[in-house]
Amino acid sequence: MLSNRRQFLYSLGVLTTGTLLANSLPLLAFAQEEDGPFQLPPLPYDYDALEPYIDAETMKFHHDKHHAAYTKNLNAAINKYPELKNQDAESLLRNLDQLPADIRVTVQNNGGGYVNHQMFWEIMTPNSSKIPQGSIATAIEQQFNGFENFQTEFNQTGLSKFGSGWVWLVLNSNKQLQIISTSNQDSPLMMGMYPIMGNDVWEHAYYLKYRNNRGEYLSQWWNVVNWEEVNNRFEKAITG
Ligand code: MN3
Repeated sequence: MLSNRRQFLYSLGVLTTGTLLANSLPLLAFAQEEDGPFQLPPLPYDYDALEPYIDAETMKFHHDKHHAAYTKNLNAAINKYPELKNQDAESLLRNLDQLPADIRVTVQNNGGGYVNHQMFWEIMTPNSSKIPQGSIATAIEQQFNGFENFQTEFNQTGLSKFGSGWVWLVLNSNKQLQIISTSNQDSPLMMGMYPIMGNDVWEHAYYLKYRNNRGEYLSQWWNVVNWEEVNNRFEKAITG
């Protein structure tokens, strides 16, 4: 809550210092749209930080419009049931069948969109090591018989996803790494799996730069993967 409050103050211009100022700027436009328990997290880098692999205009629309809309719609659904306000978004997704029927699909789509994109910004970086680091490196090597084989299977799964969705590396219920895809904004959390990393294969994630060439987008995306954060998620999932 402290950080949310700080972000809010930054967005008002009450607090203005160095690097945090840049991150606060996107909040200016839609702070008033976020009336509810969930906050749109600021991008952890500038819009153009992932150039040339992901262009600034795509990042701006993806974060400021798409992710903002999922946040707003999730808040609108949860605001109808104040008793749900203390649940985090991940818990809502893990227990969709316990939600009131009239908001279940809204939370599935918009809660999924909220959580998926929060992960997505965090597992990318302008300073990618380009190859896995830490214990996830060893686990990928063992499970997929090498990093290149893993990338090939991940890309093919993303390419063959028909329509909008995501391709994921998950930790499944047997605590094994597995590549899956989901439709729309469905999260692996809904299936009892933990999302270690995922790539967004909705057209809004790549169409401005790559047009209809999803395969090229999938190939170039590896240049911006934040393996340190992916490894953090893996270690959390293994021990959690
Ligand atoms: Mn998206």
